[in-house]
Amino acid sequence: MERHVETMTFSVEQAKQVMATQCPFCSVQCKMEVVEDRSGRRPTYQVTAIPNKASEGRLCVKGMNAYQHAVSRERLLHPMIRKNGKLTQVTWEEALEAVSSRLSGLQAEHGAHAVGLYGGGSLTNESAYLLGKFARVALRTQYIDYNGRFCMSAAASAGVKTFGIDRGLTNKLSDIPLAECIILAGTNIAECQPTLMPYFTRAKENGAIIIVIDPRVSATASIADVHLQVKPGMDAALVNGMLKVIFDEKLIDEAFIKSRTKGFAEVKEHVDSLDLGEMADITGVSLDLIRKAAISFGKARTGMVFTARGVEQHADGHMAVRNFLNMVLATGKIGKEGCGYGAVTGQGNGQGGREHGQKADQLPGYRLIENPEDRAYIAGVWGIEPEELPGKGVSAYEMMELVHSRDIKGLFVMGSNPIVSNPNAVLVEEALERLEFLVVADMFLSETAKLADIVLPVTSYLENEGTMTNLEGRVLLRPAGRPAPGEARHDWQILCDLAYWLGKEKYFTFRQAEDIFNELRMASRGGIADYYGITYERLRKEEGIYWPCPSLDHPGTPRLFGERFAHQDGLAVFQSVDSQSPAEQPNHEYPLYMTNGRMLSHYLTGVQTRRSPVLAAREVENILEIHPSTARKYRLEDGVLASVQSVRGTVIVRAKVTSDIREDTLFIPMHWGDAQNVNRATPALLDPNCKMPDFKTSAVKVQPLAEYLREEQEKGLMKE
Ligand SMILES: Nc1nc2c(c(=O)[nH]1)N[C@H]1C(S)=C(S)[C@@H](COP(=O)(O)OP(=O)(O)OC[C@H]3O[C@@H](n4cnc5c(=O)[nH]c(N)nc54)[C@H](O)[C@@H]3O)O[C@H]1N2
Ligand SMILES: Nc1nc2c(c(=O)[nH]1)N[C@H]1C(S)=C(S)[C@@H](COP(=O)(O)OP(=O)(O)OC[C@H]3O[C@@H](n4cnc5c(=O)[nH]c(N)nc54)[C@H](O)[C@@H]3O)O[C@H]1N2
Ligand code: SF4
Ligand SMILES: [Mo]
Repeated sequence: MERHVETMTFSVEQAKQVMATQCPFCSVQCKMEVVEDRSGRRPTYQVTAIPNKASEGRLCVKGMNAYQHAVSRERLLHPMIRKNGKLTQVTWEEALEAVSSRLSGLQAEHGAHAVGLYGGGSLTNESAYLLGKFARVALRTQYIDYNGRFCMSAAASAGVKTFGIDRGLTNKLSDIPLAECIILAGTNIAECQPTLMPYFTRAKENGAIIIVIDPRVSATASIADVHLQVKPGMDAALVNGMLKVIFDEKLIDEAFIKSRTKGFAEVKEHVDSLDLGEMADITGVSLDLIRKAAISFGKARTGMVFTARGVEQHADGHMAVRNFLNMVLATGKIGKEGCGYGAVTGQGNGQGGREHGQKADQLPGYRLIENPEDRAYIAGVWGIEPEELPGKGVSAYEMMELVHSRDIKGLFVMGSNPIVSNPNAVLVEEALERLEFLVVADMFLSETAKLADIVLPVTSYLENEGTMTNLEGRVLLRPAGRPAPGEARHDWQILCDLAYWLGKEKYFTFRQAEDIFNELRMASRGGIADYYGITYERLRKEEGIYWPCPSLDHPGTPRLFGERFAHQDGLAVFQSVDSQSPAEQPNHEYPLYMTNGRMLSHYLTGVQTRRSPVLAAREVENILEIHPSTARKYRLEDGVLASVQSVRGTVIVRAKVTSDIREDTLFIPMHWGDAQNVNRATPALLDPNCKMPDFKTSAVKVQPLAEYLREEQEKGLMKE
């Protein structure tokens, strides 16, 4: 039995397909037009940037080439089931029947929570919302989480605690050029949100002082007036040092602190007790530079702070962000023109993906699954009893631990490649191999999909209509431009199909993305992330609307906190922050820090960008950034293969010797799997406040690969 779903009907024989779309990669969501011309022997593609408020008509190299993976021959076109060890093409009917019967079988035998769902921040709002509903209503499992746990959880939880709300940027992008001082902490905008760089260079042209905090001279650091080359994991201490200078120099905004915040006295007392020299010592940043940065920020009339994963992906990421927010509050730099804070969101729908219920503890509209009123409201929208809603599950990596311990026996992955992107990847691979049943919905046979029992082909951004919420909290409608290739289906469509097979179709009667959005509007109504006033019709006319937007005549909310913060009493909350890092520290055997991150031309685990010929050719394999004197010390020359080992595992990468990195630190990008996967070495240490893993600090040793292999061989011989 097939359900009726509205699909694109235009003719594929048409010679020219003009697709108005937006880039599937990062959180800027640059708009573009892709023209597919099928008149020649082979189709050709032309990409043009379309001006919109965020990108102002710019595209980076990833956006220019994003059509390449979408039209790749490696796209999955049919459902597949593993038969005799091999993934074999089957009909949708066979695949859906098998998924539903295996999941219900595991639940019948071991209870509802024997199966888990794992989502992603690339999904549209509609699919992300439906995945959350599918977990709670169709499967009734408490186990659902998503890759945004690794991305936004530290900043999001800090925003909620300090401001009472988490929205990536508290201001419009157009406020950036009005700031007199800008702190870019652990954010490499030049490579990760390249089309936003002109906002910062414009600020610089207007005379702004730019402070970059990064262990590397990153591409972004090239515009810095002050570069604090901090030791990995020491941002919290660095900000304590800066706060001390700001207090000593009396650069605080007393009126703002008094009328708009609480908890200042405690922070003041804590910071007063600290020794500035010690802060310089433990952070590896000179006293002079700490002073210079603090005074520049404190004295500026307007200013903004941006943090991203360099600050956040730590066992104290939540607290490190809170310390940056302490500095924003102490100097009164928020809620007005040219001021504000930005947690630079990562994935295309990293913002929307965290608002509508993919997270273990959340329901749509940023409601909480443990709050009785929130449960009652959402149960009402979904037409079930509140008691039928499961409770709170666990975070993404903790779910992998439950898979490893065989408590979770079946897993459904939609929009993530967890085997590469989880920390402690060796254990995660072992865990996924232990699963009784793994289903992966993807466009490609990712490293995770290769292990699956069933693989379901999904549509790409060019084919899938839906809304995405960009880093500013602006909701954008992305139309579909071409029909689905082969038998690929939309994520939301697969969830509706499965609900049908599970006998839950009455809760999933959607025929098009807009129907789901209309339910999402109701579900988010009155919540923190209120989308009620946003409709497809408005989005078509208005080019994007900032949430909260509580009614149809509401214009949306570009700047937050002008009058009050989102806590009940309207006040923002200070929090004193410890300077000690809980991270793994270098020791005799593993003497170096290893941190990691991104390169311009690849995206996340590289499943998409490694399938784009132009992007793949720019960086063909993983590298290791290492300082010349460190390279000498460990007998490494530029261009040789190296092994980087932690107690957990080994990564094999090609050395790139550069003086743009601290001597005690190595840097490895995250875009490759298998032996080149940096997460083989990263620790499973989680931030207690938000369960963000400490991706960015591992203690490692490095040596030439040849030497490592010889040693391994000798060890093997000894064992024999
Ligand atoms: N090209 C490209 N762009 C992307 C992505 C991509 O994969 N490729 N991914 C998108 C996603 S999902 C995300 S989350 C964002 C991520 O965007 P970013 O967070 O900007 O990217 P990263 O490279 O992970 O980290 C940023 C910087 O933090 C520094 N860093 C490392 N450790 C520390 C530390 O302890 N303290 C400080 N202060 N800095 C440190 C690194 O050297 C790096 O330059 O990018 C988005 N955009
Ligand atoms: N060491 C280290 N590890 C990290 C990080 C780091 O900085 N350092 N960063 C972390 C961060 S911030 C993030 S966001 C994660 C991301 O890590 P992942 O969640 O693994 O992200 P991707 O590599 O984008 O994988 C997404 C998968 O979904 C598929 N996909 C893309 N679009 C869609 C869609 O619309 N529907 C479906 N069904 N599938 C789709 C892609 O083909 C790909 O296989 O990695 C985290 N891991
Ligand atoms: S990767 Fe980001 S900055 Fe580059 S084109 Fe895509 S959305 Fe824009
Ligand atoms: Mo991310």
